[in-house]
Amino acid sequence: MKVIDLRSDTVTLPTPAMRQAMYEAECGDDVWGEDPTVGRLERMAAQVTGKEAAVFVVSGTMGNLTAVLSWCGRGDEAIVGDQAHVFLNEAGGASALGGVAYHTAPNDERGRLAPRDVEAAIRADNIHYPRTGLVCLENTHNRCSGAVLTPQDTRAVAEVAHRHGIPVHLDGARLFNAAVYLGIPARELTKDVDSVSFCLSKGLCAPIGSLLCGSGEFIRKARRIRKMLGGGMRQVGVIAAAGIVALEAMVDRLAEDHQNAHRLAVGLAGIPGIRLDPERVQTNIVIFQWKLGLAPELIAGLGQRGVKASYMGGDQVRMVTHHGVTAQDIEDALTVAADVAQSFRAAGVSR
Ligand code: TLP
Repeated sequence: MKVIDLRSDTVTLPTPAMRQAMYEAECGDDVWGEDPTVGRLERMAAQVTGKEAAVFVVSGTMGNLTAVLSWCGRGDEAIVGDQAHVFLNEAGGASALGGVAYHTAPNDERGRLAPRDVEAAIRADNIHYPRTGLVCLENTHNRCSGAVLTPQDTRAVAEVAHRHGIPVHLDGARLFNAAVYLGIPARELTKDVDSVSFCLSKGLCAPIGSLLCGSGEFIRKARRIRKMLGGGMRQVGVIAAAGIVALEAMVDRLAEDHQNAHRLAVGLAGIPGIRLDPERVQTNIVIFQWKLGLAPELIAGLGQRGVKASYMGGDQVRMVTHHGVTAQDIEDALTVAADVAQSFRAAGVSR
């Protein structure tokens, strides 16, 4: 049985060009700053985000954690969206490891934070209050169906934060999906933030790795935190080499994933029992509601027919398009989804 894996773009495999580059990579001890391939990747990342410097980290989670711990001290608060990955899906790392509290503000359905809510969440200077150390944004927004923040959305929040002397970190795990959707360079989306992390191992297909970018001073601090977290890596040019191919060759093709996601969304929206507004799907993430209840059972039913999806809690199901999924796979997945949904309706399976 053919498997169409729509659980996440994290399931992408390294391309033949990446494996070749990994084989040939020039290496050194990166903790000593001696791996030329890592150096090259970090310079590329800084350039593409318009920042002075960058540091290579193991994962998106480590990139965000390193950023929060570099900006905040123990007892500080970081303002985050209530649907943010850093808040919901990173095991509370900033609190557990850095004594940093998360102060949530509501994300709207497009993953935005309202500037007035951010302003209201910023603590006044008072000995009774924690200090607000950071504001975090996310672009594209995972829980909000891969919604894109525009440069204006980002600037509106950054203006408020900066007026209060507070830095802004962007979780740009899928930054290039946002840039490709808007048809603008990634640095347009990062120019108003003080630090940004982006992932190489999602839609860009590298096997491992993320970059954290910011000012030279910030990145010097971040290197110390990365070391403290156990993220100092040695001959890691073998991995960085795949990241270089990811940035050079895999960005523009993200448009294909977006087209496939749109087609998937339109098809799913036509299946009775599924609720979804295809116009909300801007990039490669499709989240729908299964109105008959028992979404985990629906996911299991799809899985038995070779279509893998992920569960987002409640009645929500997520499907993510990526390099390993073709336009024909989308048509096949839709046929399976229509059949499985029909069999659930026929059996009267509901909550
Ligand atoms: N997201 C993963 C899961 O953790 C949910 C996925 O399948 O989408 N920021 C954002 C916005 C993310 O979506 C993710 C991963 C991360 C950070 C963390 O990246 P990794 O998995 O590299 O630690």
